[in-house]
Amino acid sequence: MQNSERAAIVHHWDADGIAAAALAMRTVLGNRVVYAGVPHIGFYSPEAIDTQGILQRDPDTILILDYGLGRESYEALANIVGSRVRLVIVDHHAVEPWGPEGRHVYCNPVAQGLGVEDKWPSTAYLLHHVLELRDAASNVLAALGIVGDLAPYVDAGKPHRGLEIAEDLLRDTGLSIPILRKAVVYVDSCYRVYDTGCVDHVRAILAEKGVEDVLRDPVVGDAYLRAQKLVDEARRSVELVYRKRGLAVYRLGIDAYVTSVVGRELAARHPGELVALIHTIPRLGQGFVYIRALGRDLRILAEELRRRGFRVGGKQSVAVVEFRDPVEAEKAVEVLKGLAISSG
Ligand SMILES: [Mn+2]
Repeated sequence: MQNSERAAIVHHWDADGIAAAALAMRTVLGNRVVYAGVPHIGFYSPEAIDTQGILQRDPDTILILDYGLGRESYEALANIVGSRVRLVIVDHHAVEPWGPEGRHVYCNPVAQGLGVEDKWPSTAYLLHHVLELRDAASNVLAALGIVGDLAPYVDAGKPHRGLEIAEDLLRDTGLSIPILRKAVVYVDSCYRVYDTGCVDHVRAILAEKGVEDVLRDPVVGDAYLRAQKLVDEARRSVELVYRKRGLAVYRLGIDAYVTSVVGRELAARHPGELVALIHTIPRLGQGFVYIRALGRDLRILAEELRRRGFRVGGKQSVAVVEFRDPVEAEKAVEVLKGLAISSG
């Protein structure tokens, strides 16, 4: 990355992805960034990335941060961008690792079996570690990514190794985990209302100013209010449709990307149970089955769903099945019912 003259950055739309992008801009890449943006919000595939728009800027490197794609996707992407462009992937999602040929770089210690997510609680922190950054602004961005990805632990007051790392990073910065937690709600409001302009704006604030500037920015404040309204509406309209043998299934239809907020709250309401939230998003023409069980490792379950042909993303603690056709969602839930029974 240090050798790049013209770098493009593609990053996940959540707080960790934005923090990681801001960190790269603030440190190694600086004014050599020719493109920074997010994939089509809500979609996880090479097609969701604006490769034509990126290639028009003639980058020598495309840095992809926290996006959670697997091997096949990166192979396809390497073919699309051609041999003149170097792909640099930095991620901590539990996906099938890519072993790239040529000059591409793949850094995902979780996928590559070099430590569980406890050790790599955020992509921003991973990047901070790899680049051996030590300055206060970088420490804060690394911590912001951790607090973003570990928000359920912060909210539940549950200890996590990652939060200890965040505490260490915040020492002498004048900031605290509660302040970062608040900033995460503001930052994540942008994607909840599908506002990529807001994502770009927040990234620039974090790259050029700081976390506290996010909290007093009017554009972000407006996205925050719009997102809060939609989350409240989602909380009111979500419906329990099935509850048996350790599995609770909910249904939601709302045009906002509030799947994870609602899914996390439902998981907290059902400790010890597997919770599935079927969220249909009409304006995207797709939906997600968000699967979570507090403190349980869902990687085997995700693997089982993948084996049966479902498109599954997620992390150690959460699995997300994408669907276009509601019938697919029903099928995924049927698989969960079977698995819930077989695991007792
Ligand atoms: Mn992340």
